[in-house]
Amino acid sequence: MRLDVVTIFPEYLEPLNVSLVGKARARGQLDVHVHDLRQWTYDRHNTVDDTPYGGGPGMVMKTEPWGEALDQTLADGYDAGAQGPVLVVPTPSGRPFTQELAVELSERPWLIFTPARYEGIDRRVMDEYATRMPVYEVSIGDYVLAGGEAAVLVITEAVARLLPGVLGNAESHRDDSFAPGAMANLLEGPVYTKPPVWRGHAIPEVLVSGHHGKIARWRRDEAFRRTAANRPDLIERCDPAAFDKKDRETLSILGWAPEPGGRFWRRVEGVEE
Ligand code: 6GU
Repeated sequence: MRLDVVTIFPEYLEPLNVSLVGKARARGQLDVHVHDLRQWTYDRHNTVDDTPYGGGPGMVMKTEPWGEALDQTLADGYDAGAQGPVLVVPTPSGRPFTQELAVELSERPWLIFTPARYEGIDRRVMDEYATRMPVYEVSIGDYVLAGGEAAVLVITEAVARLLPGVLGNAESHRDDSFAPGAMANLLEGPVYTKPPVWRGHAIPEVLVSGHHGKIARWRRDEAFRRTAANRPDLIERCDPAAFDKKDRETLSILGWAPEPGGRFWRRVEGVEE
């Protein structure tokens, strides 16, 4: 997979040399190119922003540097044999970045990221490139960052670990909390390793019982417990057909009940933890 990142802070992308993404690069599984947007400015101050039409606070990133940067990036990529580019525009107004979108992006051969600072990029840049390639405007969560560079790191790490051969074990992401079909989309429960007792905290007995059925059941119950506490929306979204008898018991203990006549589960009001 080829990745291009155009940014006014190329040094912000240094973490792409480290850990899983760095190793994928070193192995030739990821071909990463980081570009300084200011290369495509021609005034003394290397200006990339200007005041917004219609007034309002902040500054807007100008069309011309982005246009030249993307034209050059596309030309260089095609010259190097890359194909099928998509533009990924990090913005708090984008669609939510999910594991499903990470899987979709991991299936593309070439991602071009345009992290912005200030109040964002002049709309016409996205409109222009949308005539040539898919454009994904993506948000990584309901909070506001000062710029899109951190989002590029997040998206790249989520995508890179899905590429064939990047994680050691092909089954490693089958159980990811948000993998399609994982535990009916429950969060993963707690994990433990040696020693068996640490500062008076023992590991759960069942994990050393050698009883695989009981261990699987315990893990699923813990997954329900954690999901109910941290992400009740995921349980409400579940198809109850995915729940067996013991799941229903566990949910009932956790204060959930089937909606009268409905297929959805809701937290019962007024039940103490
Ligand atoms: Cl992708 N960019 C910025 N600036 N803020 C964000 C974001 C992206 N996702 C959530 N907040």
